Amino acid sequence: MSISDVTVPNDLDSLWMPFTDNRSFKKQPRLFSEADGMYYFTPDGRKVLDGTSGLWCVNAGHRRKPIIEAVSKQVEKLDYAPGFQVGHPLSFEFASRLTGMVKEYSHVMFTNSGSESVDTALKIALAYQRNIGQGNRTRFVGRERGYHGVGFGGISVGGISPNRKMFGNMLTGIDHLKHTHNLEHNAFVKGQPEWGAHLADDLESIVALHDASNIAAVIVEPVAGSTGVLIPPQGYLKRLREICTKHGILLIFDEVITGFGRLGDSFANEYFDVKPDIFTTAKGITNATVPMGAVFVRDGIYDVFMEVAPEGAIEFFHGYTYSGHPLACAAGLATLEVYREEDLFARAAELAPYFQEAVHSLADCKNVIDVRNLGLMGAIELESIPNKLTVRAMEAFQKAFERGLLVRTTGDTIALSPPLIVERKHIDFIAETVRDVLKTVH
Ligand code: PXG
Repeated sequence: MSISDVTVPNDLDSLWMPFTDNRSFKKQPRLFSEADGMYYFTPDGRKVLDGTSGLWCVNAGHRRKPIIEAVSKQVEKLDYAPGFQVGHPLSFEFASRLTGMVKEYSHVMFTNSGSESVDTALKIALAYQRNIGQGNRTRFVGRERGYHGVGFGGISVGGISPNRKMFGNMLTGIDHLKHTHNLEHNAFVKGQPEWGAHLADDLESIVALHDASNIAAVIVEPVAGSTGVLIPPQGYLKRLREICTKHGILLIFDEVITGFGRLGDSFANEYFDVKPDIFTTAKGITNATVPMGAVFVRDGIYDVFMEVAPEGAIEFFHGYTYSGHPLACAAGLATLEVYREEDLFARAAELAPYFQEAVHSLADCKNVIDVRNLGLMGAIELESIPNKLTVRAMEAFQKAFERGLLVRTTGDTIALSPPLIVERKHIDFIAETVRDVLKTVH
């Protein structure tokens, strides 16, 4: 059968949607057909405020002209070039721009998504340890409630049970730190809680069990996004850094969400002033216009690979067909320019206190058991209906959607992460809409 023979109707059925309750969706579809700035538009012309930057990725807002123009220009000029053994100028230019954004990280490797960035980071960690004569270091440490994408590496170090339970043994040799979410001590704290730095000491117990000489790396999200915006307690990340350094364990930050301005600085490692050895990015790197990710490595890591491999040999056997794709690089360069010209990271920092007050103003709403925030990340946690986990938040999601606001839910938490171009009036609308919705949610 040729393509022209395909005459089946477009009935929503053929697509197996990712991370979606397909049967409910197909009974009651929610579609976006256009977007502009802070808004999505449905096919029937309804305007929906994007309270989540798509999926935490459209940091500069939708359909930005300079990015569109850069991608259009690039596709007219060079649609694709291989990245293995040949290259094209934009990928080098973009890599230089990225390493120029952050001190102490000399190189980046390109990927096409957060999941690929995580797998790449884990593989760099293993290969690096081997290259420095520490080949026994093959274990990884993740954290409960961590999300590191959906590759086998990412779900292995990740700490979300439904993302793991169907998929067998995954990577072996993984331990998980305790998560840092604690309602008893930290409910309704604004910003970083004071209680909880000691939870990092969990790493010492894991080291004691396996011996540091067997552990390659620890991976955590500086702020856990997907499981409901879990803010690191004050001093927690520093302590993890110290323990890793003491034991020769690499520290990896997964900055797929926290990168590119979300906290009001370029990256979380700058915001917290805690420097991991490797950090992963994706999403906001191109404002999500073209899929892309990048893994940053600290000064010295790349050099070890160059020194160890014999002259003429490939130093790291890893890469993707689309690593450094010309359209992604064009989108990325234009995106960085938009961030710079509009000073969007500083803007996020400036708006963070206003956003904080807006989300915390919802603390007295029905069923709310916690409110959390940092930068332009916010979460409102609802008490779950007994034996009906996620039902209450999904009702809130649907009702907000009907009222013209896109939120994200995870478990029974409503997560908010508006584009960094958000204005006070949009923040007011977000808070008012969520307040309104929570009045009627069961
Ligand atoms: N690491 C982190 C920290 C992420 O947040 C990934 C890796 C994987 O990225 P890709 O590009 O492979 O999807 C992510 C992705 C949500 C949500 O609702 C979060 C993500 C993706 C989709 C939804 O919280 N994060």
